[in-house]
Amino acid sequence: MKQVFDAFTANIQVESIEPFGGGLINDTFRVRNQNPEGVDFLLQRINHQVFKDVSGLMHNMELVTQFLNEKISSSVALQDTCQTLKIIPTSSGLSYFQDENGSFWRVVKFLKGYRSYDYVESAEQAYQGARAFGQFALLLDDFPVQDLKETIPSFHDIIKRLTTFNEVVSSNKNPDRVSACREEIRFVNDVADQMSQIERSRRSGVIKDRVTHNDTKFNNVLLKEDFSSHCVIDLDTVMPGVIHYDFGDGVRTSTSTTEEDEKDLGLVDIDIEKFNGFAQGYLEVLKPVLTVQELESLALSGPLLAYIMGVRFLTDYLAGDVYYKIKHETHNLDRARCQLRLTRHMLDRLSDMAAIIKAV
Ligand code: ADP
Ligand code: GN1
Ligand code: MG
Repeated sequence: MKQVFDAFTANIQVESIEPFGGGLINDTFRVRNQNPEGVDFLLQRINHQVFKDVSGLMHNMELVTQFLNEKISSSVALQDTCQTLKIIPTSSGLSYFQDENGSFWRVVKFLKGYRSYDYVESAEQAYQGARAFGQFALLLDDFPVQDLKETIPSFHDIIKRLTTFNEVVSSNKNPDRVSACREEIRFVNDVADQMSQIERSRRSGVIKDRVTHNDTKFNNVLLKEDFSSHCVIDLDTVMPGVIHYDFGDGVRTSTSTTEEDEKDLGLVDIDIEKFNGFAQGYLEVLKPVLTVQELESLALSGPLLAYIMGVRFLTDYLAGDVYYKIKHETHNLDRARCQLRLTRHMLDRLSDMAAIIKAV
């Protein structure tokens, strides 16, 4: 790993390289500097099975960080409150490195004094993280979206995800798993039409594409302890999409009463106070640029993203755990059940969420 890190122009004496974070796709390591006052780095192996077009992915990340950096450095107010990722190039000037085993790596500067939250404890935390995601979208509002590559085609297209899901169910590759999931499969089908509404509006052009992050899991925002500054991270999936994807994944992960893989489904619910915090934070920043059509269907995006994840986790369980990292045999099933239960509870509170959005 040290050899890989040496391909980049970080120029520090390395103290240690240790695994970091709990992502389900890439492998992340923190590179500590021997000088405790010096800069640390984050070394990441990009999952090439999932991201087939690493050069396209890094192209997107370079363009977006450059664009954000120019905006931030030209405004004193932004410099004090907001950061973007700093990509460290290799000695040949590239933004990523391919090792002799074919693995792809990149390095970014580690932001000290910031932290992420795997679980949101208060409406205030939800509010602050949401402001950061809202500002990310606002700063990218005039980014030329056509310059971005679609690195994972149809990533949040639930209509396509459902087609894949139904193929996996009917192929019956793991019959024991399919029979154990009859109830979940029925729920997926019961709400499929309602959950396809946003994608239909995207396809018909009623809702337009913007630059979206597409993985606004709450732990993909770094906040300073006193919330005075923030940085949106994990830019692998930045590509064209509808704003519902980002608002929805933020809602899914910041307003749930449990972690993503809770086994005790009785504990899974939406915390409407946290939803209020998230919606306030996001919309205070972004509402001025959103269209009526975007706002009208925004409440549906929390349940939609919980549903998309539920369908994806269940698909992976039925396909034999080929996509996500798992820690035990039923991990994808636990995740799927939790996300589908969350979908159900969120749908029950749809009108409350719509009223909160309207009132911001
Ligand atoms: P993953 O794909 O594994 O989710 P991330 O890029 O989100 O990878 O990084 C994993 C974790 O590492 C994040 O949740 C965050 O806590 C931390 N992290 C990521 N980037 C930085 C950074 N530039 N500075 C400090 N911490 C970071
Ligand atoms: C994956 O890598 P990570 O953990 O940030 C996934 C997201 C899911 C998330 C669920 C490229 O994100 O879409 O929402 O797991 N990323 C990819 O925890 O599939
Ligand atoms: Mg992450």
